[in-house]
Amino acid sequence: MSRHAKTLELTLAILKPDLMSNIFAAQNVRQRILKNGFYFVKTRNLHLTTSEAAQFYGEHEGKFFFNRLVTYMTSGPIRTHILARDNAIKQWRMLLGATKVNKTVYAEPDSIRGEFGLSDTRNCVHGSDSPATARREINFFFPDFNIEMWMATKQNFFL
Ligand code: RTP
Ligand code: MG
Repeated sequence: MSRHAKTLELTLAILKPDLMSNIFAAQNVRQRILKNGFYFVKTRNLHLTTSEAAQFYGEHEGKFFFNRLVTYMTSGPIRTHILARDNAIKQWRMLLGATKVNKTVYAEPDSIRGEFGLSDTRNCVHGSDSPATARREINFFFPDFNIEMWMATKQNFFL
């Protein structure tokens, strides 16, 4: 049995358009993902349409930053990953850092957002914030990915 069998968890990561336009930063983030013990389960490169971005960020509709968030997320290609690790949701959120990159109290300087984020909106990466959100977000970008099947057989991948 895999050493991860008890606690392996999935999360959805997004490398946002500003990060994808910076090859150095994108490579750096990839290395951080591997160095911190995550596995790449699935990867998809795409360019979101306005309606897709608005749907993905539907919980923020009506907020003052919603339009600029949608404009930002559709401004160039993004890369989405399903990542696996023990405690993946929390560990990835810790690695990416807090939302507000301009406030040191929130954006830890050595976090991904602290290092590469450009503003509170253009904060370069995304991570699911709960198991329910991870499920919804994985289904959004990877509709053919069967989470139950993967969880049931995951140890075969990590022997
Ligand atoms: P994410 O969902 O992208 O991982 O970020 P989060 O949970 O840390 O932040 P959330 O509150 O869910 O906001 C979603 C995204 O909206 C943009 N944002 N801009 N004050 C602002 O200008 C502002 N606040 C949020 C960011 O791109 C944030 O990641
Ligand atoms: Mg969020």
